[in-house]
Amino acid sequence: MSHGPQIPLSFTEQTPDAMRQSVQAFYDQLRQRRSVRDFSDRPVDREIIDTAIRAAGTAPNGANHQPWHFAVISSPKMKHQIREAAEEEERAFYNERAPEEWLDALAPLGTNDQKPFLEIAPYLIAIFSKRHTLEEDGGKKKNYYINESVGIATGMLITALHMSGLATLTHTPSPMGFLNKALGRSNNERAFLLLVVGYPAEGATVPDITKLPLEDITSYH
Ligand code: IYR
Repeated sequence: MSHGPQIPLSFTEQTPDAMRQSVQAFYDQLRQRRSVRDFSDRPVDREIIDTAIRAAGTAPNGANHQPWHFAVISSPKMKHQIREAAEEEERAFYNERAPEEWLDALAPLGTNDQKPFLEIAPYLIAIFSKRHTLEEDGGKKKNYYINESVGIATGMLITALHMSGLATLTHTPSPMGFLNKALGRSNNERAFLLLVVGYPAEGATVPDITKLPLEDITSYH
């Protein structure tokens, strides 16, 4: 098979001790991440958001087509519009669409159709996945493993924002077609997730939930 030009891999090997320390320190940071629903309106430096998105853009992805777009929203007017549209979908979800079993599953989280954080938090990041990449010559390039790619990039974005000292909420009003309209994104793109970003409000609380232990999520072969 033919291939493009190759360059040397840049790889820094760590001693076994350093490896253990690195991964433990990373786990100790990540285990402190919580989905926050009570945000402060304190401003956040755009540079932090930009660098976190750069980090997300390094994600492994299908054929390196990078099938994602990150729409960063800080305009109060647009945040208001998005809140209104999201709450309309959420009202339909909580009052009509959601089956009882789903509502029971959400009860411990205490979520409802009120989404004030969509206006209070300084940034919303709407993550879009691209079915095709539109090329400059008007051509269409098919994308591959779109959900996997955008899911990985989103995880890396959440991780980068957490490591920068910010709180996030993965918000998934459904359907999210209103985001294409509000942000002028083509229907070649699908809204994947709406990430709410900022500092937590003072005295913010979170549900008392736990993560499964290693034994419950792992098998060794
Ligand atoms: N999108 C709704 C409902 C919701 C669904 C799941 I699954 C959650 O983990 C949390 C919420 C909302 O944002 O309220």
